[in-house]
Amino acid sequence: MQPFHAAILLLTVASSTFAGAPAAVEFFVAPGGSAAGPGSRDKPFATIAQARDAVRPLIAAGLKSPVNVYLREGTYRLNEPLAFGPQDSGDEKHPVTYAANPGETVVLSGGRPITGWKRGDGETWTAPAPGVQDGPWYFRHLFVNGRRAVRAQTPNVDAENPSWRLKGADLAADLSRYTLTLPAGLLGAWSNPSDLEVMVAGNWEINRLPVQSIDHAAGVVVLAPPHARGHDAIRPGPGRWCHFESAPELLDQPGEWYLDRPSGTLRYWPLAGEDLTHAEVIAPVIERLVEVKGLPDRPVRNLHFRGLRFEHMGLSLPRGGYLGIQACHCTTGKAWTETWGRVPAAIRWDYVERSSLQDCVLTRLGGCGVELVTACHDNLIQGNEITDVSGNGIMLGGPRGEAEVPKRNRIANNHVHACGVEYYGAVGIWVGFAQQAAIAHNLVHGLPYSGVSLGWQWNPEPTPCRENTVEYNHIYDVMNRLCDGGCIYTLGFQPGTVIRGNHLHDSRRSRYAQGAPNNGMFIDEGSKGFLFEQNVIYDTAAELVRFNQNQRDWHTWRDNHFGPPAEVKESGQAIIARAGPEPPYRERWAGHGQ
Ligand SMILES: [Ca+2]
Repeated sequence: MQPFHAAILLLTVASSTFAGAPAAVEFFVAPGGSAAGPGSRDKPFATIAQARDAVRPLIAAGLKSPVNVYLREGTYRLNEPLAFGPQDSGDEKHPVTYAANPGETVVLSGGRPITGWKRGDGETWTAPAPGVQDGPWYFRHLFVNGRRAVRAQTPNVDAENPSWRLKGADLAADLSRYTLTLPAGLLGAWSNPSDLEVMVAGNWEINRLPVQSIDHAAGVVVLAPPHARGHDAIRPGPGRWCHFESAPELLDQPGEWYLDRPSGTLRYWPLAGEDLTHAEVIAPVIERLVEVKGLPDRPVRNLHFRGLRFEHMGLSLPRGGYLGIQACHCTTGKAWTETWGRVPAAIRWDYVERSSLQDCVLTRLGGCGVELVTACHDNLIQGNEITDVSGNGIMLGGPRGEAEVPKRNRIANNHVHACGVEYYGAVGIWVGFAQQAAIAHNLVHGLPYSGVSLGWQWNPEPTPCRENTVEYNHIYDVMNRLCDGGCIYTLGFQPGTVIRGNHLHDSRRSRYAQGAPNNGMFIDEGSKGFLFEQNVIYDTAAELVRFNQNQRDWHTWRDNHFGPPAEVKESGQAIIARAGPEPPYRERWAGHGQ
């Protein structure tokens, strides 16, 4: 219970300063503020970085009072990530807080407005995207009036069958050539094929691969190098679902956009009622919004963010593409068994302690939401809404070394939904190697794969991962696209871990799903040493609880309430399949882990 008490103490201190205690030093920032400052309520700073730099000398001299930086209403456009380090730390009695001025809406945006729209060919409108034609800027995401627009795609997202099935895939043994084959008549003579991207879904993760060229008559897609060998259960092969993005010919219905690199022109087909002379069209320019980075011997401490909106993070596709492994982790070597990377988050913390992210909104992001990685201890991620995110919502967990594994962090009362909109293997809340984490009272739903994923070791050998608690979360409407997961997914030996009082239902099954069943809880490889008590599970596409390479009696079960699985689940994609016989299920991950 130590982390809980620590969190409450932080909150109490922060609240008293927000009540206007005279001891607090206050700075103000406003869009249209002054570069000269002084950062008062009457003469606010223009940028958050100015305020940060004004606070630093106070910290260096030794804080005598808490510091509150109030951001006035409006949008703050970031041209680079907002960076905080050890020199931005508060102390136990004098925290440093960056907060929205009470009652005001404050947006930290990594995007740039696209203006100058003119009527183009047919129904489409065009606008210049400066910097695209000559190279430095290219974007894969676009937001129109706050809605994520569809990158020109085929088949269309609302088609009765929004995917095609691959006929085959062929990766040369020496990785020199990678081709996909589709049934005759599907591919077209599409322009700018080297800007095409193909999504190929696997069992519990996906691939996003850049195209080099297309032979549409032969139905052959040549992928752009460098190539790598993905996991057998993920990589392209006969029967895998796919769709294509980003060619001018694919822009054929309202809501779709295409960025024409050769001419530096953005094209968009407005939805009914959308007036592009007044619409807010935002394209991301940066790939991280906030970075808080301490040092091993000098962590960032007592730094708080409150009531802010973080929006418009872009993310380019890696060279050779994204070859998913699990939960937004991907292959970065020549084979998935080598080095792994992962989809980055808009907000990343390393070596951060006793700090918090509260009552914020993270949305319209081309990567993950927030990640606490190396040696982050006693932090609080609470009361945030995380939605319309390409990857995972919240991530906790870093290197597996005892000195680096995050400890005593609390992730509570967050509303996490509509994550994984681009990387369908994403989860709502991911906890990798972590210790004494509390994942509590979160509302998690509307996801293509699992809700909460706990643990990151594919066998029952001891790791620093232990004594984590997942309790009183409401998790539903998950597994809308992929398979082999559930509302809660677990991995590895985590002694002292408690999974208690969770309300789990509507774990679905879509027609994309190719592989093992979808459950209320999927207790996967090596899971061992858990206490399951007072969980309620019902309406799942397959077994309420499933075990793979571990057994029910490796855990303690107490007073759970398990209802029947439903026979048929409707997915959020209106793609319906009966829970039924599965293709042969090959054991996975044996002998591997990160
Ligand atoms: Ca289309």
